[in-house]
Amino acid sequence: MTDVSEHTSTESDTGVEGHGGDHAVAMAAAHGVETMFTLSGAHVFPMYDGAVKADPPMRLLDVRHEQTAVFAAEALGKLTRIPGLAVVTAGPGVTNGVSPIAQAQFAGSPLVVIGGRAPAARWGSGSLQELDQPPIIAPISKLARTVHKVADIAGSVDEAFTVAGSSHRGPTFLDVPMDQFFDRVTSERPTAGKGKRVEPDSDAIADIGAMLAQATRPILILGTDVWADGAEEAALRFVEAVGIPAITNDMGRGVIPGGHPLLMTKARRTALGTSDLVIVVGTPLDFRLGYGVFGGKEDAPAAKVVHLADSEGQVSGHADLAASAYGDLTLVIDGLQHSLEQQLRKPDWSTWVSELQADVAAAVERDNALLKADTDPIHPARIYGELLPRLEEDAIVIGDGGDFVSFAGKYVEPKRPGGWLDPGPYGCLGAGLGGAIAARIARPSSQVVLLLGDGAAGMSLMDVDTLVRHNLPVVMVVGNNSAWGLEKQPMQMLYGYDVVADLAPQTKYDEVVKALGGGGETVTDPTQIGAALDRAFAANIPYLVNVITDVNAAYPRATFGV
Ligand SMILES: Cc1ncc(C[n+]2csc(CCOP(=O)(O)OP(=O)(O)O)c2C)c(N)n1
Ligand SMILES: [Mg+2]
Repeated sequence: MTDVSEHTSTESDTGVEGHGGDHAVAMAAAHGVETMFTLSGAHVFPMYDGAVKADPPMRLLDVRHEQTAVFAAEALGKLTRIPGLAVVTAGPGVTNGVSPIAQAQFAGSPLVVIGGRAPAARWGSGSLQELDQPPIIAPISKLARTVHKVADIAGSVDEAFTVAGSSHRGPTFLDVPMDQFFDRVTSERPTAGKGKRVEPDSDAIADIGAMLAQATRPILILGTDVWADGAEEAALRFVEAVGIPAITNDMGRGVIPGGHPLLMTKARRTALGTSDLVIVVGTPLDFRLGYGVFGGKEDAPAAKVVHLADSEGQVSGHADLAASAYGDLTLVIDGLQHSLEQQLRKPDWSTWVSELQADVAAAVERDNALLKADTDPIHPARIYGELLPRLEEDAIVIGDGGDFVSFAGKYVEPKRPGGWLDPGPYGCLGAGLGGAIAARIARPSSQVVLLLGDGAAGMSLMDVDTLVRHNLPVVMVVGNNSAWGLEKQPMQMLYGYDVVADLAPQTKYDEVVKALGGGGETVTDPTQIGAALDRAFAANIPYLVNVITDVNAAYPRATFGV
């Protein structure tokens, strides 16, 4: 049996001596990882021993369900743009991580998951949790494989991080047979790999610049990969230099700060419905963007669509594109600005911009009425009416729920990029607590606000225990309509009745948080929401404000995503 009481890693000309966990932790640290999210299992003990004995030690953040570990790692990857690391035990630990891995794949989130695996020497004999995991993970990841020899761990972990962090980003998965993980070897530890910057095709960009110069009603859509690829400054520079109106989604939110005169998210219907050229950057043309069909409203012709992506594989295959380009998004956006500035025709979009600004102003007026709603039961919008003025510029707002979070998407316009987390196109409920844990770690002194539907809350609330144990203060707000609201309303609409959509009335989720060592309160009067939020921010502990809301105040939805 290996003596685990002493750390005996030594360096020699041929590499560093250590067990599999030592090598894996060292390579993760070389890629910038400071925290390992995990839930204990003997198959991965070497990872813990490697973390404890590393210099400096790697922080171990242990949670109550593997989904939270992987969601937290995904969220940390999204916020810091360094792949997050989750370590899960063999078999059920890995399978509990499947939904978050799929979510990371859909959202292009940089994430590395290391799984335990039954020992190689006994493979086929039926040892505990003996499951061949890579075939399960392969369809939902960029790379999924078994590291069969301890000597290959350092190189494989380096590759897993490099691949996860290179565009188009996404999850990677390695599992290591237990006997190899515990084994020791003198192994080279490569210098951390870096993704390559792909140069876009300059002719394609020049053509798009010429097309843009001819447009009279152009709109720019900025999505997650603008932030993930580090192109947020280029994007804001471009928008301001050429005066093009813009809409943001997902992690693109905040790239054009809330309240900016060229941010037209609130005029989205008019903008996308009557534009003649829609340039979509760093987000897929999926259900959230009407599958890439724009224009055609108010007798407008269909808009031309240009797709700019971080990598070739991300360029839409289904949409009817007028043009496309891919590569490092800073180079793409800077190139487009340069190309536009070279054009003889200097476009004047001021009338279009004024039209959209008037639309935004009208939307703000309409919003204000609902944000102040004083109905009984509480309209969910009123919660945002109270929350928005209390949010600081660097706040991180996380959404986990149905309608309640759709309202957040409508009202919360972050002032900075990296201030908004939602599940993205996979739409997996239960990501919230992991997101909150990650946000608090990524920004120790920012406000962290987790918005939870009451249904979603039930999927991860036990991980408030993790917030408490690790001293991670977070303000949680539950929009408690005592229902799976986003499902209840469509079922009513389709069938005229609903089943399996109701939850127990007015459950005291705040008492759950108190029982776990945090604080909280229930609010039923709209005039009391503000004071409750103030207490939540001041408490500096995990604190849940449970707001009882009107189940009939459904989000006005134009699409159900199919
Ligand atoms: C893991 C998972 N299961 C089920 C769904 C389907 N679903 C989408 S929204 C929703 C209702 C969410 O209810 P709640 O969190 O209470 O928010 P509300 O719509 O009531 O505001 C459900 C069940 C999902 N997206 N993810
Ligand atoms: Mg609900």
